[in-house]
Amino acid sequence: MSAKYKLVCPQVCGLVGSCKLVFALAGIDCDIERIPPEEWKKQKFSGRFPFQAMPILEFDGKTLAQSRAIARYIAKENGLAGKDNLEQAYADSIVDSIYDVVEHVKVWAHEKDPEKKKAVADNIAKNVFPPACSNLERMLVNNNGGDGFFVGDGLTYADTTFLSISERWKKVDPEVLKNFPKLTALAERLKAMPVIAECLK
Ligand SMILES: N[C@@H](CCC(=O)N[C@@H](CS)C(=O)NCC(=O)O)C(=O)O
Repeated sequence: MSAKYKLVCPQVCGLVGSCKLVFALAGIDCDIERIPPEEWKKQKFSGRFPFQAMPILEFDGKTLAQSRAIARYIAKENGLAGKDNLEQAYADSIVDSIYDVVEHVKVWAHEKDPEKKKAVADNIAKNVFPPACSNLERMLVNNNGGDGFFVGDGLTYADTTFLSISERWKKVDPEVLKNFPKLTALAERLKAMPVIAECLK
């Protein structure tokens, strides 16, 4: 019997999207349990969450935490993590570089004061996104001219992580990808895939 998977995440979660996309591309059904804030207060220290954070993946009586580990595990199981160890390492390096930016975006997401929030957004838009996107654009171009994927000649979880998380970056700066034509085109190519379009709805 195949595993029954469940992703457990907050009602609003910028990190679960990359896991969902890998499941969708692998053609594997995955239930989603969204935990409202009041329920989270009760469950955070209940022992259900290995690192007191979401998302987690529950399957076959097991729990896997950390969004990158979840996406990478499902990707590896389904040929979406790179064709050999080196491709996998390249995919991991792309994903890790994207998560470096996530740390900055988290500060923005947690800021409640509107003025401070705008200042954080302005700083990210000016000083964080441009070098990060410039590096990603160069990595993409260095791989077969940039009209394919980040790694090798096939789609990996690096591409889907980029798509999922860069969509969230647009909340900080709607023009984040404006000066990066290859990244923009990659995002459009991915969004044009029916399975991805359906998952992003
Ligand atoms: N490194 C973790 C970070 C997880 C994380 O920050 N989760 C947030 C939601 S996106 C969370 O659980 N926040 C609630 C809390 O910390 O109490 C991952 O990638 O899964």
